[in-house]
Amino acid sequence: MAADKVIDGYTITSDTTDTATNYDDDTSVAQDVTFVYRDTQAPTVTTTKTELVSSKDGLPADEAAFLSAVGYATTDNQQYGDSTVSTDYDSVMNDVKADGKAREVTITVKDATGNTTTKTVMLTVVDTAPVSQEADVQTAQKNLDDLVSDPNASDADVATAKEALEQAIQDAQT
Ligand SMILES: [Ca+2]
Repeated sequence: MAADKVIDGYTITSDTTDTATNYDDDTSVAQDVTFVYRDTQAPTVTTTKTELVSSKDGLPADEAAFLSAVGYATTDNQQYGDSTVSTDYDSVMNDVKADGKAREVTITVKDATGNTTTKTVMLTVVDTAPVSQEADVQTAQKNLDDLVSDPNASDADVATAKEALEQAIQDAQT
C-alpha cells in the first residue's frame, strides 16, 4: 500500500491511547503500523456582520477592535494547539481612509496543523468632509458610529443610520 494512501469508504475514528494494538493476523510476518495524527478539518469562522459601515473617524482603531465590532468567532476540532487569527485590517483601513472606497477585509484563521479558513467583511466608510463640523452631520455621524462597535447591530439599523448621515451631508452642502 502506498504511503499515506486514503482508503475509499473507510473512516477511522479512534479514541484509544493503546500503544501495542495488534493488527497482525499472521504471526509469522510482523506488521508494523504507525498512527499519524493528521488534523484535516479546517476551522470555522463566523462574523455577525458581513459589512462594517462607519464614518472615517469612527473606524475601529485596530485589528482587535475590528474583530470585536464584526462579532468574529472561530471554532476548531483540534485538541492540541490553538488556532491563530490574522487580518489585513490595518492596511485595508488605511486604503479605505485614503480614498473612501469600500474594500474587503480578509480574516484568516489557521489551526495548529495549518488548515486555514478565510472570511471577508466589507469595510465601507462615509466621508463627512467638508461638512464634518455641521451639527446635523455630527449627530448623524455619531448615530452611525455608535452602531460600529455593536456586533449585534442590525443591517436595517445600520442602513438607516448610513442613509441619514448621507442625507445630512447632502443637506449641509446645499
Ligand atoms: Ca482543525
